[in-house]
Amino acid sequence: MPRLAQTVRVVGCGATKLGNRLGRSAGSLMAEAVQGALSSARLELDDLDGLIAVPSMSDPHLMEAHYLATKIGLLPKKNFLVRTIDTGGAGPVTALLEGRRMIEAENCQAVVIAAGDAVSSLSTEEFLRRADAGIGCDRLPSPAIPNGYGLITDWHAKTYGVTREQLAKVPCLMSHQASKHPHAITRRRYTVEEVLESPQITPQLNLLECARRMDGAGAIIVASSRFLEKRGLLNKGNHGNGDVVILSGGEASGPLSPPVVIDETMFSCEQAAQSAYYEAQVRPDEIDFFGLYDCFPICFLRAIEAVGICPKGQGGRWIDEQYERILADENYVLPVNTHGGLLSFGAPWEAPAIFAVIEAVRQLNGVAGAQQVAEDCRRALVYGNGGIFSSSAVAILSKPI
Ligand code: MLC
Repeated sequence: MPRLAQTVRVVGCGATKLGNRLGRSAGSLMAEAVQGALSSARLELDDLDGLIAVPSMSDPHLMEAHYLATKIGLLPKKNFLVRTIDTGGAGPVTALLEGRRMIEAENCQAVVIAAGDAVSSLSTEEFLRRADAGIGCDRLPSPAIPNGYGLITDWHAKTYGVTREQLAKVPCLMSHQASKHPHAITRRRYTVEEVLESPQITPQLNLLECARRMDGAGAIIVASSRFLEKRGLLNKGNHGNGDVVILSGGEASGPLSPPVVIDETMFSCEQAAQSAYYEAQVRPDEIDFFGLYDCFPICFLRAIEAVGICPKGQGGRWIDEQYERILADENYVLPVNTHGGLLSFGAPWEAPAIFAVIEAVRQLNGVAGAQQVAEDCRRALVYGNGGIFSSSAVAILSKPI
């Protein structure tokens, strides 16, 4: 285990409200989230010596992080590291791990990570033009991303036997979670019938099974324990944001679009999760909260198996069991995505994994109220997925050791 002075902590979190067509640029949303994170960490702009940003789709810039740093007055500044990270939806988790590296290996003391977008402000046509072009695969009809996930859904159903109904239960589970979260967009619990009757988007997917396109941003600040100790901020509660350690991480990559022959080799979450478990030396049953990527039900299904919530090929059965539990008890809290994930919390393009990190911090600090997964939530795992299973980043967070 790392010594106290070497640990890297999440010390502040900020988020804008999420909404449909907020009429604001991605940059202005990210700037607001950064201010929120600074005030929750009780730090000033001048305390930061690093900034990482995830690019937006609605208002792209040559170097998103440089653009944001300039906009909020952090550039020009000496001894300041600025990085744009693009691993798609894995970006916020990759950035969290990069922030840790900047502190451990590049002498940074406090690094802010920002991700946000305004994709619900784009028309459907413009959104799909940009999203389809980003994948750039002629074999996938528009909408390319849902169709890519659809192909994998077919393959998974043939290979492991997951059923249409089991997949349709995933948005039900996520809306159950979101309906109790103060900041989630989805306020109502869906039934499996409603999901199956919502408009068909691809042969395998309906509208309520698609990541919920939204405007909004989040930011987190990571800092060295040594810096926090010097500033008298270590283990001081920090409005519920100061006491979370980044224990470990893992990353892996797959192809940008599904290969002609789909098989297990195209997936990367398993490898990313194994690396994170190995570095932390913890087992899946020692994780109390999971923040998992769920842009479409198949992504959630692959994730619960990859992180070891259930054995390979048993994800469908686990989903059935959880669905029965939420039907039987409306107060039941699943230890996964207590905010509702991409399907029900809201999904500003590459940004949503930052909300899983913020939710993990809330759980670890024991301030999740009726949604608290365990009285003493000791460890949390967060997973971000980019493209169509093209990039995986997993981090394990914990209370200080
Ligand atoms: C949409 N709606 C939902 C919902 N999804 N409501 C509840 N739960 C959901 N999951 C609502 C919207 O808020 C809206 O409500 C209405 O349904 C219509 O949705 P829309 O998005 O405005 O419809 P449309 O413009 O016709 O587009 C449909 C779509 C698009 C399926 C083509 O939503 C889409 O492409 N979604 C997927 C987005 C995506 O691919 N994200 C990236 C995932 S991959 P109202 O009240 O406003 O009418 C990833 C990895 C990465 O995450 O790297 O990025």
